[in-house]
Amino acid sequence: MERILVTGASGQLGAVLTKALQLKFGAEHVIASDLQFNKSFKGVFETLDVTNLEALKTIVGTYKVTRIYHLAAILSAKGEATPLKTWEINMSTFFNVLEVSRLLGVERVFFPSSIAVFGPNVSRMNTPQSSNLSPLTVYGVSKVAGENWANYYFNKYDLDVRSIRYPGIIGHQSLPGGGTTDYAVDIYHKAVKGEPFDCFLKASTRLPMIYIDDAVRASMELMEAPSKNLSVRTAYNLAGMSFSPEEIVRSIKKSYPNFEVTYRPDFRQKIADSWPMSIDDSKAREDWGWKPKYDLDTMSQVMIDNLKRYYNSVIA
Ligand code: VAH
Repeated sequence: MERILVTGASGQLGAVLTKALQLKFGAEHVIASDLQFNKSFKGVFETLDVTNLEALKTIVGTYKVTRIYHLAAILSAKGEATPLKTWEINMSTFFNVLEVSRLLGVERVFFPSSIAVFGPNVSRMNTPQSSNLSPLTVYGVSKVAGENWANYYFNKYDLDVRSIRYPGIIGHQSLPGGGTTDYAVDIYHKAVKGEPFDCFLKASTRLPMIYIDDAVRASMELMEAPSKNLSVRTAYNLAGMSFSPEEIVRSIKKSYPNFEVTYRPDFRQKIADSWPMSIDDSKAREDWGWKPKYDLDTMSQVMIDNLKRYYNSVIA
């Protein structure tokens, strides 16, 4: 039976992925971990700073972990405030996961990469799987390095590391967490609360995005795929949908016709302008049958329904 460790389990993706893993494998087979204990969490939880090699080794050994989803990292926008600290944290944690997995016989490791690995020197439309990677953020640099270390450990030690270049992930379960794409999370909260929204990107800034349930399903489908089918050991391009702030506003206005939005681009505009506008994910479709289920309007409906339920319960 699998025993699965999730690092960064209290984060935007970690919290939803942990629940999906508990449903599939049984709560007793999933060990959630993060820097702080999450009081609302139900299941097995360990406080863990993944920069601490011994602490990670103890948890992996004690629970006889067979798979690790390593989600702990500092995201693009937040990371630019302290570049060297972001590099240190994003890399040291991944090195610890790779080394402990190699030494203790962890069977499969999931590493989240990002479309942030791309820079302004590649075609921004339908950006190919094999592109020159020259990111403008330290987060992107750490993901390019991580992809290559994943590929190195696969080829040198036969460690089965798998990775996806996530687009911007949109979910209703958490507040924005320092990502350049997180305007698309915050905007739904403001609309449902009846507040105006001040967007830090230009109205026309198109970016690849994905609804969190699709992102979680993609991660789990990749981790279940037969190793022999996987031709990419750096990270797979993955697409859900692409939209701009003005397009998401149009979708939200179907439910909130009077929703007011202003556009005041800040430093995150330069980051967004360096990223693709759409992604070619044909390799993921060929190798492990990837297919998104959510488009913009379907996602808006789910986001609004869930946030209305949340804010009504908070107000009640
Ligand atoms: C970020 N949400 O904005 C993350 C993601 C593609 C963007 O990596 O940093």
